[in-house]
Parts: sequence; structure tokens; C-alpha cells
Amino acid sequence: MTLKKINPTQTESWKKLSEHFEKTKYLTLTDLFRSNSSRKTDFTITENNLELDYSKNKITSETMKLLVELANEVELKDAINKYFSGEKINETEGRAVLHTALRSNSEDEVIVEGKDIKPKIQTALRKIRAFSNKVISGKWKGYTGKAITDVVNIGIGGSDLGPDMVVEALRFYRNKLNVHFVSNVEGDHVSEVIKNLNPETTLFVIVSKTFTTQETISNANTIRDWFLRSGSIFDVAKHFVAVSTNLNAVYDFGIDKNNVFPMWNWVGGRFSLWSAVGLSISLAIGFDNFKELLNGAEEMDIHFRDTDFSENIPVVIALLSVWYNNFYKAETEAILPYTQYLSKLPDYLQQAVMESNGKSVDRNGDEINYQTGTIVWGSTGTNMQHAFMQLVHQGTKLIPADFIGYKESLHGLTSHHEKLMANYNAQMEALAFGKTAEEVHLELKTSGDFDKINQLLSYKVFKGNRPSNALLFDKLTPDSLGKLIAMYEHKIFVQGIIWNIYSYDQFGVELGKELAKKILAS
Ligand code: G6Q
Repeated sequence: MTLKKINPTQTESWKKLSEHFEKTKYLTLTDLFRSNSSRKTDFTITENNLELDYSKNKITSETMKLLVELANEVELKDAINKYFSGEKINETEGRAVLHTALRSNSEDEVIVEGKDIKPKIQTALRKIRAFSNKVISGKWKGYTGKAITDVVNIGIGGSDLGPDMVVEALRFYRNKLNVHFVSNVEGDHVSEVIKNLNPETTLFVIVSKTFTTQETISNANTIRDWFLRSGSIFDVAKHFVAVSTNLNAVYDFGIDKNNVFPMWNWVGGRFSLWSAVGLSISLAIGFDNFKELLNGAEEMDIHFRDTDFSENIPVVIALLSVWYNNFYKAETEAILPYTQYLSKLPDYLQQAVMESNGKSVDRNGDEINYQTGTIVWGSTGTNMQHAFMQLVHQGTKLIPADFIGYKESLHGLTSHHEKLMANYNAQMEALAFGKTAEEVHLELKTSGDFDKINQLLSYKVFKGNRPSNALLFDKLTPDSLGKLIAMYEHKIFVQGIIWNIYSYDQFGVELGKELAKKILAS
């Protein structure tokens, strides 16, 4: 059972959307709000402590109806069933895509290659819990009998970005362990990470599904050499653990077989933070918090799997993004979290989104003649307001933006939080409604700058009509972070289905790696 192979541009709904676009493209958000006093409520979905307000998008209820028709026409429901039930929807690699099974608490079986994978997942979680507890409590001793103070995750791409982003995002929940990440093959990165570490009290977690990745193995070897300047080869097992599928390579490295955590080929690297790849997360915040992260993601999974498309948060944000990408020809999307804790979210999403949907051959093997994967980028508010937001407000490009906010701050500095959220709301309002020539005129007049009106008026006008989604959570917790990440994972899936591409391979990253090997050998 494979995914349907439907060219979205050949569907009835696409044709209707094209006509609808021509009719509605000059509507402004100001007009749309004026003509419907309940617009905010009409275009808000509330689900499990998350409110998505998508009223400030260039849409009408007809737009949403047609976009949902498109989702139906490309048989999204069928694809979702295949995704969750473990069909090999990663057809180009012959694999299932089951990061959802990693966080499932249901008793239902998920069968891969004739076997239920749930018991394996439970065993791995128990192992992560036992190991995390031992290290955090200080029962796990280094080679001189001291407790571990520092953990270094050695990995790259999917084996680095997710754990690094989450450990940073959940810094508030962290215990006393210092957790570091080394990824780049550039030697200064590893040198900086180890320069102040004590080999007696540091634990290295080598995360590599293949255990052949040039960057990771180079860094692991360099670190082992550094370690062996103090410890002996017999001490390696107390300081190095691995997350991998390549057991022989792991044993050859000197890692004890009890200290190897599994990875599976039905979980893609960029979707693997929910597995033992997230070991550094569990070490940093404790297993119970790690499990809360998984539970939050599962709540989003259930919402996504079971909710009608028109009320389905990941489906709605995916459809809006298709609307801008394919009809408005927007090329990029901004991710703007209003919390410093999420400073690494844009980087993480760049891999998840762009490695998944940056494809130009469809599921029939044909070259695509429409736009697929969007470019995502972003940074935290309010810092970015003093940086790139000028272009988003007054530049020539249309940049749909996700504003991610929290009703409560974690440390409780309410006056800071009020200012932060005033900015969060003000930015979206300014983008949507702008400032008219009349308003600028009046402003210059009342401020006494009468003589500058002619000179400055046009520069000070904000055209507005720039779209945004407001994603508002109660609080940044492991649970709400799990929901946020899972929401974006499902957005990626929905868009891949609509664009008729394979989202779960990444052949595009191979050629550069091969050539680097050749150049190195020559
Ligand atoms: C992610 C990609 C890629 C991968 C890294 C690390 O989906 O597959 O980013 O995670 O190349 O691979 P290893 O875990 O095998 O070292």
C-alpha cells in the first residue's frame, strides 16, 4: 500500500483555488476584519492549551473551504492513516515513518516487518530512564570514582539539532548536569567544547545512527584521544555511551554493549529526538520531563489524526502555507518565538522543513513544475524587531510569519512579560493593518513636523496586509514544547502529501559528502 500519487495542480480544487485567488488577491486584512466582526473567533482553534489565531491571514471562509477540499482531493486522510499505521510511506528508502509510535501511550500494536515495535520502544524508554537516573543521582561513577558533572552529545544533523534545541528550550527544567553539544567537523568546535572539561567527570554520548558519519566519528575519535591522555582504554566504557544501529562499529570504539541505546530505521534522523537520540535531553531535564515532552507530542498526534481538517491545527497551518507558497508565490516563512528559550527553534525547523520538502521530483518520478518546500528562517522576539523586521514590515517580499507566544513567563517577571506580549501583539497588528497615509499625515502634523510631511510621508506609510499566525500556549513546559514540535512535524507531512513528494528521504545531501571524500582522498 503506497501513497497516492496525485498532482495537486491537476485537481478540481486547485483550479477553483486559482480562480478564487484572482478574485480575492486585492482584499485587505483591514477590509476583511471590518466586514466580519467575529473574524477572530471564526479563525481561531483552541486545543489542549494551545490557541491558533489565524485570522490575520489573507483568506476568507471560502479560501479555507477550498483548501480543505484540496486536502481531501489529494487523499490526505488516507495518507495520515498510512503514516500512523506504519506503511512504508518513505518509499524511496523502503521505510515506515514512525516517530509517532515513539510517543504513543496506547496499547495498540504498530507492526513493522511483521513485528510489533511497541515493546522495543518501551524497553528503550526504560533503559533511558534507568541510565538517566543513575547519572543524575551520581550513582554512575567515572573512572576515578567521581560523579558525572558534564555530558557531551557528539552528533550532527538529526543527531544534534533536535536534542540541542530541546535542551536549550527546557533550560528552566534542567538539573545540575552541564550538557554540551559538538557537531561540526571544524576542529575549533570540539576544541572549545572540551577545553574546560574534566575527563574524570564527563560523559560522552555518541549519537550516530550509522556510526560512519565523518563529522561525528572524527569528533568522537579526537575526544577519545583527549580522554586517553588521562584515562586508560579500560576506562572508555565508563565515559562513552552510544546511540546507534551499527553495533559492531560501536563495540570497536570501546563502548560496553550495555551502554548502547537503539535507533531504528523507521525513524528518520530529523524526527528522532523522541527516541534514545534524546538521551541528552533526558539527562539534562530528567526522564519524567522527557516523558512529558513525549506526552505533549502524543496529544498533538491524536489531535492531528482524529480532528476534521477545518479544525485541525497542523492541517490548517500547512494549508495556509501552501496558499502563500503556491498562489501568492511567497518564498519564505518566518518563525518568530517570543521567548529566548526557543532561540534554536528556527535552526531545528530549517532541517526538518527544508530537508524534508526541498524536493523537485514528484511521487511519479516526474520533474515538478510548481513550487514545493518553503525556506524557513527566524529568530526570537523582541530581538529580531531591532534587526530584520524592517524588511518584513516594509520590504518588497511577502513573508508569512508564525508568532509563538506564552501567556505566562517561567521566572515570573510579570512586568517584562507584559512588555514582551505587548510587542508580540503589536507586531502582528502592524503587519496586518499597517499605517495609512492619513494616519502618518496626522501624526506629523500633531508632532509639529508640518514641513516634513511632503518629504517623509511615503516612507512612514505601512501598507500592512502582511499575514501572520498567532500560536499562543499557556506556558513553556516539556508538554507544550512536545506539542509545538509535533505540530510542525505534521505540517511538514501534510505539505509533502499535497505537493506529491517524498518528504522522508534526503538524497540531496549525499553528493557533497561523496565529493568531499574524493577530495580528501586525492
Ligand atoms: C536527518 C538526516 C541527517 C542525519 C545526519 C547524522 O534526517 O538523515 O541529518 O541525521 O547525517 O547521521 P547519523 O546519525 O547516521 O550520524
